[in-house]
Amino acid sequence: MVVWTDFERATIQNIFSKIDKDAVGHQALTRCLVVYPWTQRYFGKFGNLYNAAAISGNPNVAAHGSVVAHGLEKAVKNMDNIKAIFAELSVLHSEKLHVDPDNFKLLADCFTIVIAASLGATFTAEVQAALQKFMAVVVSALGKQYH
Ligand code: HEG
Repeated sequence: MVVWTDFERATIQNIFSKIDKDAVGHQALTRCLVVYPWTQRYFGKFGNLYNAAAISGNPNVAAHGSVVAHGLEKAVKNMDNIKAIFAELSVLHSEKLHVDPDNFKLLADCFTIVIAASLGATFTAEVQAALQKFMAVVVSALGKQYH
């Protein structure tokens, strides 16, 4: 089980209470699809992902970014139980969507970057450490049902 300090817990709760989850999810997924173009292969039914402008303007990307961000919020509300909370989602990504689990880390890094940009000077090294620990736990939980 992951041990969280009071600072880490408070920081994660605080970040997710402050950010605009729909906007952050949209921007993070956009970045992931632009920076790591192979991730586009899972979103064939989303329509036009031709370039950065098309990806960012695609309403399916916005909607799915928001779904992912709200998925992360579930982990924020259950920080002591992330593995169990994401067990079903891990099975879905593995067995149905066939998403290469390396991609979880890439999208998680995009979330970190977008949140950093949105928090500005308050995104200190300690805040970054807490957020990256949280994202690493999420990535590990999502990869747990792969075999
Ligand atoms: Mg995934 C569906 C969360 C990474 C591709 N993803 C979903 C859903 C959630 C979710 C909550 C909806 C599940 C449902 O309908 O029951 N995804 C989620 C998180 C993360 C993640 C929290 C990691 C931070 N997903 C991820 C990555 C890819 C991917 C890296 C591919 C590169 N997800 C994917 C696809 C779907 C979902 C293709 C189905 C989309 C659809 O059919 O609309």
